[in-house]
Amino acid sequence: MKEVNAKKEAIIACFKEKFGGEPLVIKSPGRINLIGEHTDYNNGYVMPAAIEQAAYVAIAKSGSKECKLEALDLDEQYSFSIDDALKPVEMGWVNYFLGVLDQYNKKGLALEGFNMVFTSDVPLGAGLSSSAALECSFGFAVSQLFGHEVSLVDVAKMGQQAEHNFAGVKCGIMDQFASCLSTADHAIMLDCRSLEYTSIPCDLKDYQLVLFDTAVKHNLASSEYNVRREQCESGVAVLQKKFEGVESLRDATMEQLDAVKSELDAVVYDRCAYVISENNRVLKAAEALKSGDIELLGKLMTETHEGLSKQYEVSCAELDLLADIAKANPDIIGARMMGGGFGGCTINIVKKSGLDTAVESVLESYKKVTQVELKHYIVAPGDGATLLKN
Ligand code: GAF
Repeated sequence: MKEVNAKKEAIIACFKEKFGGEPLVIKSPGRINLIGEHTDYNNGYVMPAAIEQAAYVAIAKSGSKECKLEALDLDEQYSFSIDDALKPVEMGWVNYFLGVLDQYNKKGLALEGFNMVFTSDVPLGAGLSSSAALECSFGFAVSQLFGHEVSLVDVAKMGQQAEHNFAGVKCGIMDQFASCLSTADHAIMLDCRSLEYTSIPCDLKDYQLVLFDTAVKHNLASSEYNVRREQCESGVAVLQKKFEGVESLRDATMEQLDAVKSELDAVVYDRCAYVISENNRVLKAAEALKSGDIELLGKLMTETHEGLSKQYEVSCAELDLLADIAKANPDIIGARMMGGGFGGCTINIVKKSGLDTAVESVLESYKKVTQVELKHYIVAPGDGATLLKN
């Protein structure tokens, strides 16, 4: 809470200095994902939770058509007129905001000029959805500033579309949904088709969530992400010819997939097999969390890593190394790469009683092989999008 207040005060001070006046302030967080990776765009299940690290937006009407965006952490600015036709620009971070405004325009919701400052403490490139945090904090802030009745689910959907159209990643809804709708100490069990969800108390008993951040981001990430999506769709097209009611991989069973194996490219088969198994794991993991069977949750997470690495092929040497190191540590009962892949973090369930030693030992083993000092974060589920000041 102290941290939130400090961020809030800093962003208000910056806003007053740059533009004057009283802004409204919103925060929307990054996320972790316990399980359910690459299932969201297959209409399946995911189990994410928000983290404490968040993006913060301070915003007020400018009184003219002029819009000014100020990146506090980068000391960069971008200006435009609210009447300008919006299209992606060179300056990376600007696109998340333009993409959201474009969604407001498409919905026919009236906008005026505004001044805005943002800051974020979501680590970049760590697979913690720093971009979803920006889109959602801004999407929510715009609805509040102009008095539009836009639900948080709609803000999440607008953020997802901004990512598709202005950042070029055909992502699912998980990151934006978690950023908008999480509650502290809970994980979200989300059905990505209906967007129905339940908040499950995330009581890990004697265990603690720890992220190890490889700090690498291989540039395959967004192109390969879109390729995975296409491979899943091509698998569905073959399944649909034989089985009624298969709209997405979420509807298919392993038996059905095996029945069309000879018609599928071997790679497409593996991709689909991973997604079908992962959806089943999420359903089991939700029951495990509800009943307090944290050991089972950990086991399922470790199986997920195996699938992501071998069948879905979105891991990388650094993440596989971390998963192997974790497997060999008796105090870590589950570990897997998290998010889109090709870099970023692993998420680990670590015994509280051996926490310090386990963390030390992972850092040391990783350094021995790579000569790289890992970053790590101790995380707990936090609240989603919040109005801090109006
Ligand atoms: C990224 C995407 F943005 C999510 O929608 C999801 O597909 C995830 O990768 C993989 O589970 O974070």
